[in-house]
Amino acid sequence: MAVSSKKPCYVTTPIYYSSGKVHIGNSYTTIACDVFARFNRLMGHDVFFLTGMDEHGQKIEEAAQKAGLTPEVFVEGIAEETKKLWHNLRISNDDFIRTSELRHTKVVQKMFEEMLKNDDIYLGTYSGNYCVSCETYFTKTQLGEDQTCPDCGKQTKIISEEGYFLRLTKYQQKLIDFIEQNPDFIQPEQRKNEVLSFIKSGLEDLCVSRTSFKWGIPVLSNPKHVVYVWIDALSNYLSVLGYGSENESNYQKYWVNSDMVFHVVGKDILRFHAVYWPIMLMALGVPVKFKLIAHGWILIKSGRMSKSRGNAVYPMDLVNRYGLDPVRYYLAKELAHGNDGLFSYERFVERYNNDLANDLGNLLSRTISMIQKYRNGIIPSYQGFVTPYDQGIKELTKTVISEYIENFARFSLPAGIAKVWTLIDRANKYIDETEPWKLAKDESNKAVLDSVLYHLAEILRISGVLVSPILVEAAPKIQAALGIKEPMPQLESLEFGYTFTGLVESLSEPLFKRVKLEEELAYFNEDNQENETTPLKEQAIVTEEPKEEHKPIVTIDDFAKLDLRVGEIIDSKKHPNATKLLVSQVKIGEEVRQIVSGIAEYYQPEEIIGKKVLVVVNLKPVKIRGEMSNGMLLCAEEGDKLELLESKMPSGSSIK
Ligand code: ME8
Repeated sequence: MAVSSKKPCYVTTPIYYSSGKVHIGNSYTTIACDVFARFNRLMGHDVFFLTGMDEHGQKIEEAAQKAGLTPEVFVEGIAEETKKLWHNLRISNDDFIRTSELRHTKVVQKMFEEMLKNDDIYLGTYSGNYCVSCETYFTKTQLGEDQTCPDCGKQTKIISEEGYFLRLTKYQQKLIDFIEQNPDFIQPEQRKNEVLSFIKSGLEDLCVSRTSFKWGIPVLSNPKHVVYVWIDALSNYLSVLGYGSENESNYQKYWVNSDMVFHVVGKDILRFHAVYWPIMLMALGVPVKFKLIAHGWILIKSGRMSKSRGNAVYPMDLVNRYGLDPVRYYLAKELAHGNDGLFSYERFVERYNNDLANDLGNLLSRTISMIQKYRNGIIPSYQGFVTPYDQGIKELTKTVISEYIENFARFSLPAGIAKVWTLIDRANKYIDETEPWKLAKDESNKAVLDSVLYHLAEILRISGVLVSPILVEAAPKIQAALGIKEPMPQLESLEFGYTFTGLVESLSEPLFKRVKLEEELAYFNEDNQENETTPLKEQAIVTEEPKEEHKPIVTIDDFAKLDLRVGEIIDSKKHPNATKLLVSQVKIGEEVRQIVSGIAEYYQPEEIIGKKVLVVVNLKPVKIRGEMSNGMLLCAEEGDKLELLESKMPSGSSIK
């Protein structure tokens, strides 16, 4: 196991736009960072965890106007609401920055003047296609069809204004060298390559001021300009640490002298963090200390949720019904390193029932009740390897702890959580293998039963510590149920072989109460109406129709009726009622669909996650053995071989 010493560690979330209520997508970043911060504290590090609000800019000025409020009052309301949400989600941040605060604005103004003085910023004129929503200018080559914004798809406007420019061009090569010399600067790897090719395609100097709106930080030496929001926003990571102020001790500790500075960002804002931010730091002579961890998006079935589209899911709705831990668990478990993930009530309930209520909750209640029934609440002491399984369990525990640490340390939260569940699953299997209720019938089995009960309690104790960054409410309950009074141990001292001294205590209610899927779907009023059922054989992939040498000739018009697209498989699992079928979640552009395919004999579900495949999207939806299928994955088939057809084009691309 990795032995750690107390190191300064700085973890930041992006600061959220104050344009509307924070939804489950933004909450993902905050919860994932909170889990990461808590994990690092459990490793013994000295963590400073920051989140906050990005309060300036035209979009927020307009939103305030719409609400009939001044921007100051408007952002104040959103900040209070967001702080309350983070409090309810038990986010353990050490500070909360708002970019309208004086401590921030002073630093931004100072940075700007410094860059101006050094000629890294100069005054010029800018004319270009500007997206009001994203507050970004785009070059001609970046624009979508009809001059639309490549990020949000909205129409851009041509704007000309006098503006200050940051010399990105001057630092282009230095940045390329930096990224190439620091291979772990951007994670995951594939995102690093995207950033590098963006930089290599040629940077243009960036307009970093605006005269077209007022709600921002004025440029000190020329106050008709306000500082462009990205420069303003990115600086929060330093202004919070007191950079440029009278007291720079936190800046020295958590930035200059730390090798654990992590900015966690969504993939949509990676470029700003990977290009503008390091160049600003280079221009200011500040060391580029941070690592960037880029995550994907939480999608809903109809695509990406947004504050403005009104299609968002809000975390407190779920917390109010299921409690806090299931929401934290789902979000931490859902996004595999850098990939997109799906939120649906169905999946949420499935995870809740399977992982939490069954696997973990039942294990705890069964273990506690057996220890009470067979040993009057006293957990037996450790006797070494008694049953044939005990050695394997001890070894597994050791591997799980070290692999959990390895994964969590690189922000692979789902993989780390999956390791803990291998231990929990092992314990449940151990109960089936050893059948303690039979052992209890015969006094000559005393030593064996003691060993079984000890192992179960010990696995629960260790799992409780490992899940404590995620399940902030359940973990202390697990410790209490095992009669442990002392605080959670740090990970470096966590190992198999604890001596329990207290009496176990049953919980007043189950850790997680099982729920019924149908009732939950009805509660959330999800559209779970079954579509008309179509016989299995109408799905080409699962069809068993006799093959013809060639099918009859079709015209181009017949072919044109098919809507074929590239889709990215973001999740896949075995069909619950059919061995040959996989049920996959496929992202097509911004939409996510469930597609059932007869490929389970050729692919394991995990193998196809991340593949970009060809999909027929306008096939009539059908229900296949109880699972809706909305589309079809194309495959090539020959004899007993079958292969999914893949494409490197972006998801949503149409196939002609
Ligand atoms: O971009 N799934 O703010 P923001 C996962 N103010 N993450 C999501 C998401 C989803 N469905 N929707 C949004 C900003 N996010 C700037 C940041 S930092 C110096 C300035 C993530 O409120 C998104 O990827 O629009 C981003 O990382 C974060 O929420 C903030 O988004």
